[in-house]
Amino acid sequence: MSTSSFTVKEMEEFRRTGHITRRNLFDRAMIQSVLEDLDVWSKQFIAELSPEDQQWYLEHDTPHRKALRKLDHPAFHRERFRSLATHTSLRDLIQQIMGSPCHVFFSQVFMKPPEAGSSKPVHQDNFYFGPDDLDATLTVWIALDDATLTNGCLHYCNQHQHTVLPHFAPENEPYNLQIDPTHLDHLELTPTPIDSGGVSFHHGNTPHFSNANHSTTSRRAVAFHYLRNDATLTDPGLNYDSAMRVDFV
Ligand SMILES: O=C(O)CCC(=O)C(=O)O
Repeated sequence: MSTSSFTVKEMEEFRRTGHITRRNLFDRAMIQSVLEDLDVWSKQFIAELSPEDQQWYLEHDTPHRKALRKLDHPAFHRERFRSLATHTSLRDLIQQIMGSPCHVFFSQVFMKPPEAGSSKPVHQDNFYFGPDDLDATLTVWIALDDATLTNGCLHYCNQHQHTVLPHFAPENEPYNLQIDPTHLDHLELTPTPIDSGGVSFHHGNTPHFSNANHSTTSRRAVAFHYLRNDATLTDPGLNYDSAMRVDFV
C-alpha cells in the first residue's frame, strides 16, 4: 500500500486539471478478493435479471450471450467493495481533497466485457448528480483490471471546468447522458492508462469518457461517488436512492 496523502504538487495538479491518479494504491490480494466476489455477484445478478432491466444492465450488441455492462451500488450491497470504499488510505486522500467529511451516495462497477464493452461518451458526473454545490462531489475510480488504450481506459480533460455543460441521452441509451457535441470542440481529452489497483480521483465537473473494449480481456473498474455530508443532490439527471448511502465508520 502506498502513502495515503497527496503532496502539495499533487493537490495543485488536482485543482488545475480536475483529476489525479494514484498508482498501486491497492495490492493484488485486495483486488483479487474483490474480483472473486464480483464473479459470484455477476452470475447471480444475470440469473435473476428481469426482462425490463436487461436493456439497462446488458451490453446491446451481444445477441447470443448476456454480457453484463454494469452493476449498481457495490459499496452498499457487497462487503468486499464496501471495505475498498471505506478503506483508511482512501478516506485520508478523499478528506484531503474535499476538506470535510463525505459519504458514498452511489457506486457502480463498469464491466466492459471483452470485445463487447461499449464506450462511455464524454460527460461530467455533476450533470448526473446535480449537487447544490459543484465542489461537493468526487469520483474515485479504481482499476480492477489493467485499463489500457485498447480495452477502454479513461480519457480526461486536463483543465478544471467551473460549469456543467448541457447534456443529452440517446433514446435507446437513457443511461448514457453525454455532453452536447456542439460543446466538445474546445475540450481536449487525453488517455490515462492505469494498472489494476491504481486509482484515479476526479472532480464532478471533469469531462471524461472511455472507448469500447476492443481487446480479448475484461476491463473492469469500480467507481465510488462521494458527496460532502453537508451537501445535497438537488437537481440529479438520474435517480439516486439515499437509502443506499454508505458512511465511513
Ligand atoms: O469506467 C468507465 O468506463 C466510465 C467511468 C465513469 O464514467 C465514471 O466513473 O464516472
